[in-house]
Amino acid sequence: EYNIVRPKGYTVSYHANPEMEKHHFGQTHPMKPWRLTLTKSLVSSYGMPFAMDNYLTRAATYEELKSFHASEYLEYLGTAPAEDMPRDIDNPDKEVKFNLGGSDCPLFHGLYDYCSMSAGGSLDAARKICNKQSDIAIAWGGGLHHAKRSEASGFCYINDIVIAVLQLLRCYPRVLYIDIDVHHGDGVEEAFFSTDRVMTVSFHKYQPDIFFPGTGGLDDNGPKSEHNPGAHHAINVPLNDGITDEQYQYLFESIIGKINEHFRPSVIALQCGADSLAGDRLGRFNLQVQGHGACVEYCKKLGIPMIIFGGGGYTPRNVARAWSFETSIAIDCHTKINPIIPQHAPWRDRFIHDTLFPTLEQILGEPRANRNTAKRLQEIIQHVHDQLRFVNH
Ligand code: ZLM
Ligand code: CA
Ligand code: ZN
Repeated sequence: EYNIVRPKGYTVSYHANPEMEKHHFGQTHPMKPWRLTLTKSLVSSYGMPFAMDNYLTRAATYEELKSFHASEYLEYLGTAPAEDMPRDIDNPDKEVKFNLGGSDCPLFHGLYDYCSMSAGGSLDAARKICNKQSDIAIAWGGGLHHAKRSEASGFCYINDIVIAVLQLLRCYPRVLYIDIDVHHGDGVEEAFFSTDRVMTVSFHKYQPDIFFPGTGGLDDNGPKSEHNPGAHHAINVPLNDGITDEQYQYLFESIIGKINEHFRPSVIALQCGADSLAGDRLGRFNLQVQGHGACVEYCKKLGIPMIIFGGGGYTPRNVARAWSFETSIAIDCHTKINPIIPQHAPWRDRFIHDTLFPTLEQILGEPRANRNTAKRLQEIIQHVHDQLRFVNH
């Protein structure tokens, strides 16, 4: 019906496990693993699986998780009993270990399985890239960029991205990590602070004290000690509320284009958090599915192997739209995709509007005020160019 065929000359793999999607963080918690089910069903109703290699994700092993995480932390993550009420509401005085059990990172039933499946998908994707069995590997269940070596943070328990990048570093000299989630990719940045083999770039809303996690200012480019090869290899693009597709695309292409010239990555790891879309429950930007997807298309056109991760995204219908459109970009059928959501798509009524590309007015009613000036965007680009003078590979 939609004439979806395998792309010529390259292979795309899709890594998912419906078991992961059945977990619940709690009744009103913003993170809803069910958005992955909605995404998969939309991808399938367009016929996209015919154009990809589809893999059922396994759970990462304890040893694999240990490539980044501390065993004391993993041990506790695997044995802490589930709690039905977030601890800080239920019992504010009870001790919180490793930041587990607060309202951001609740201890829910099956937590360890959920985390190890998320990491398993991202690690499978990295292995497919390493083996040259995929040119683009998609793991929408990953992208949990805030998790630290021995601490949960911001809905993230296991940093599947760090684990996948460590795998890529076994086969490739340089990894470029790009993060378009509305939040700062602090966990990934910190993990690679002291190496010049990984450059991290995060675009995010930045307003310390008000917006999580409060790090990622323009001048934060990695510890500038004299003997740190990782200095200048963390790039941050702090933004204000309401940024539009046009501005974001301009920034993204100027910055990633320059980084590609200077750093010359051998592989790209792209975190596609969909909370940077307009109408997100937690986000503050005015991005549309088209602008978000344009970042994926630009990276794809660089012709470098790439892993695509999910991440944030708290309005499930918009997450499913963006990640489906981005899957279509990966397999190169985005220009011929029917913008009307297929009649047979499950949960079709959940999308409210029957198009993949709702207008800002449809999404928001009144668009959010744009607090990003042209002058500020130029300052950001100039600062990034100045940083890159220190980077030459
Ligand atoms: N309170 N329930 C993005 C991670 C963002 C820290 C302020 C918790 C929430 C949020 C949780 C049901 C990624 C903070 C917030 C209220 C301390 C954050 C549970 C609503 C709810 O209704 C909620 C009882 C909850 C959490 C809102 N938390 C909004 N923003 C951030 C973390 C993760 O997208 O980047 C990648 C997946 N946390 O602002 C507080 C400081 C906890
Ligand atoms: Ca980001
Ligand atoms: Zn986020």
